[in-house]
Amino acid sequence: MSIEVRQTSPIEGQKPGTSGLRKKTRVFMEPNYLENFIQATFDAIGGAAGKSFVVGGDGRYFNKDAIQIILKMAAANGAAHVTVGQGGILSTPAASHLIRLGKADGGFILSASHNPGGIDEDFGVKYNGQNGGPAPEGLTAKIFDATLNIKELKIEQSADLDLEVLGQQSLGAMQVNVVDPVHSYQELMETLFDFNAIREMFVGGFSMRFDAMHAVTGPYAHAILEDALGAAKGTVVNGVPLEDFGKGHPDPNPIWAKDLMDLMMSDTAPDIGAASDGDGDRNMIVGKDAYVTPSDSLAILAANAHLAPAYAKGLAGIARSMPTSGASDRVAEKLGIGSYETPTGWKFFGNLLDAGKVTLCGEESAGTGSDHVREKDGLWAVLLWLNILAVRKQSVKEIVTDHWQTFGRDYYSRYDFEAVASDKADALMSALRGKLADLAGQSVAGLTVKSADDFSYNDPVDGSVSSNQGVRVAFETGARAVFRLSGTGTEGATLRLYLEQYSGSDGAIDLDPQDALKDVRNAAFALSDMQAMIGRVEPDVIT
Ligand code: G16
Repeated sequence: MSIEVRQTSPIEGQKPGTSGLRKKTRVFMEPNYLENFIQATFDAIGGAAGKSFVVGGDGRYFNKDAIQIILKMAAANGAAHVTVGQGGILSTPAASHLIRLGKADGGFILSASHNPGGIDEDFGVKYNGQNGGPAPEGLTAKIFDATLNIKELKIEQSADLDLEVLGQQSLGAMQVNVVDPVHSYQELMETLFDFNAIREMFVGGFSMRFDAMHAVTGPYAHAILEDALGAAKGTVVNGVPLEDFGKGHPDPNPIWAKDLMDLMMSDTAPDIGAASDGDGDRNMIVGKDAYVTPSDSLAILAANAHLAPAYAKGLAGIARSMPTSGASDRVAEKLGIGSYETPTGWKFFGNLLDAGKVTLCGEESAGTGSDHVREKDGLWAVLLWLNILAVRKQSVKEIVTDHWQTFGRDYYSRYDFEAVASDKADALMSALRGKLADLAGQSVAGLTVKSADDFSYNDPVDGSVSSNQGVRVAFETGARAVFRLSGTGTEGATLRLYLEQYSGSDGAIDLDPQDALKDVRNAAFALSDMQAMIGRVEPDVIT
C-alpha cells in the first residue's frame, strides 16, 4: 500500500452552514470535492496523526463511497484508529455517543439530515469534535479557511474495506473497527430510562406507530422499541434504511410524515405516533388527535423529565434556539433554573452542556436532546415521552392539555419560502434590518411593536459573539415574528418566518393555530413587505 499525495486547488463554496457542508450529491461526487473538504478538516484540526475518529452516516446514496474515501484519507494522514458503523450506518446521536464513549478525537457524520437522498438529491458532511458535538463556529471558520488555501491532499492507495464484517481490520498502519451501530446506543438508553415501566405499559396494551421514514433509525427502533421494550411487531414502519429514503423527504413533520398524521387523526389511531429524520436526530410526537409542536414538546419534556431515572434529580437548565417558542422558558422559570436562548444550530448548545449549565435543549425544527450526547436525539425524545406516559398513565392529549392549562399555550407555526432567489431574500432581510431601530412603539397592521432587533448571541461560556442570527420582532399582544434565512438549504435561499402567540394560562387554549396567529402573520407580511420583496406570501411548507 502506498500514499498518494495529490495536487489539488481550492473549490469554491465549501463553507459549512448551520450543520456541516450540504450540497447536491453530484457536487460531492465531483473530482476532489469531498477529498478537499476532508483534507481541509484534517488540516484545520492540526492534522490527523495519531488520532482516532468515528465515521458513519445515514445510509443515503454515496454514503458508502464517501466512507471509503474518508477512511483512506484518515490512514494517509496518519490517523491511528477509526470506528465505523457496520454497513457505514450510524445515526447522528449514536455517532456522538461513540465519540464520547471511545474518547475519540472527533468524527465525520455523512448526512444531509432531513433533506432527500439520491444522486440528484442532497448529501452532506459534518465534523464533530472530541465532546461529540458539532464543530463550533471557530472551527468551521478554520475549515473553510483551509478549503481556500488547500494545495494537496493525501489518500491511501488501497482496496475498499468490507464494512459489512464486524471487528478489526487494518488500512495501512491504521486500525479500523467495524461496530454494530445500535449496540452502544441502546445500552446508553437503558441507563437513562425506566425500560421496565415502558415494557409494562406495552404489555398492558399500549399501542404505537414509529415511522422511520426509510432512514437511519429503522434498525435502532426495531431493536429498542420492538425487541427490547416489547412493542408489537409492526410498530416500526418504513424501518429499512434506503439510499433514496423511498423517494420521500425524511423530515418528521405533519407535511412529510402525512401518513402517520392521518392515522393519528383517525378512529384507528394508536396511543402515540412518532417519527424521526434522515440521520435520526429529529423527532415528531403525535398523540391521538394531538400533534405536539417541537416547542411544546421541549417544554413538556422539561416539566416532566424528573419522571425518568436519568433526570430524577432535576435539570440544571434549559436551552432553546432563538426561533423556538418561549414555552420552555416558562417551565424553567417555574422550576427556578436557568434558561438560555441560542442561535439556530445545535453547535451552540455544546458549550452550555459541557459547562453543566443546561440538561435539556430543543429547537422548533424538531430537535430535542439532553446532556447524554452532544447532538439532538430523535429516539431519545420518543423514549422520554414513553417513560413519562408510563408513569403518568395519561394520554398524550391529556398531558398536553394539562400543560397548557398550567403554563398557557404558545401558538406556533413556521412558514418556509423555499428556493427564493438569494438576492431577493437578502434584500428582504436587509430592508428589515434597516427598519429595526425605529420600530418599537410603532403600529404594524394593528399590532404595536414592543421590541425589535437582529439577534446576537454572547456565549456565556467562551465569550464568543455570533451576530446577525435572525430578526425578531415582539408585539405588545404577546406575539412574536422571527425572520431568518436557513443555513441548511442546497438551492437558492429558504426564508423562514416563525410566528408565535402566547395565550396566557387563563387564555383560550383550543383555537386553530393559524387563526390564533392571523394578526401576527399579517403584521409580519406588512413589516417585511413580503409580496413586493419576494413576489409571494404563500409559503411552500407550513409546519
Ligand atoms: C440543523 C441544525 C439545527 C437547525 C436545523 C435547521 O439540523 O443542527 O440546529 O435547527 O438545521 O436549520 P436552518 O433553519 O438553518 O435550515 P439538521 O437536523 O438539519 O442537522
